[in-house]
Amino acid sequence: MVIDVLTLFPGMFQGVLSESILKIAREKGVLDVRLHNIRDYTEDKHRKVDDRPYGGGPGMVMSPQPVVDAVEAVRGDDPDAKLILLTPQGRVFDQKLARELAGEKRLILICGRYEGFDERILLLLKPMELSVGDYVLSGGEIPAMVVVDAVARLLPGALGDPESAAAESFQSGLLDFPQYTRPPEFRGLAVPEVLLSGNHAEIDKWRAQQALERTRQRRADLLDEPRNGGSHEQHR
Ligand code: 4FV
Repeated sequence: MVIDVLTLFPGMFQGVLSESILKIAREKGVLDVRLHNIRDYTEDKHRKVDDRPYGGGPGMVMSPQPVVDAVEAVRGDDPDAKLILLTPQGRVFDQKLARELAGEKRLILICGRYEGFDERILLLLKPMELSVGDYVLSGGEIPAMVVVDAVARLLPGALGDPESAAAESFQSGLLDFPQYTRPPEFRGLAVPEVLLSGNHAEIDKWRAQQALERTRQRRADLLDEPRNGGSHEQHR
């Protein structure tokens, strides 16, 4: 998969892209992330990329010309490129959407700054609008990193053992079951006997029961979510 990121702060991505799973996925050629500075596309003689909002009000707004020209230059005429604009006004990101995006050949992520984008950017480019949650950040860069990380780990070959991606939270639409590792006792707290039993049928049953109980207690809303091919209705 190719992911192009359009941002005013390409330097913010260095750390995230050069560690752990994203580093390995890029070295393996499973993922190719390309950073583009929107300011390189401005026609303004002072290299401005923002301006004051028409109608008054606080802050500045991303100007249309640098963003639209940057997207058109980076995308070229590639019909496979899925355009995504990070904004609090977008569809809220979740594992289901991460799975959908992992099926794309190429993503182009547009990161905003200031108060947001001139509306004509959306009218002209018609991107998918994606939000990572109902809170206001200082830029779209961290949301873009969230998307890159969540999607990359679903790419075939990205994770050491593909099992782990399949067994993760929300894959089943439920929260994860409790995890334990050595030592068998820590500060007087013991690992549940069933996990030391080697009886995998019992272990799977215990884990399913734990995941369901935890979901009921903490995220009953997830039980209403229509699951791929069925709801958790019988679990309510
Ligand atoms: C955001 C979010 C977010 C809003 C104005 C950047 C900021 C500034 N993006 N999910 N939540 N963006 O807060 O995606 O442009």
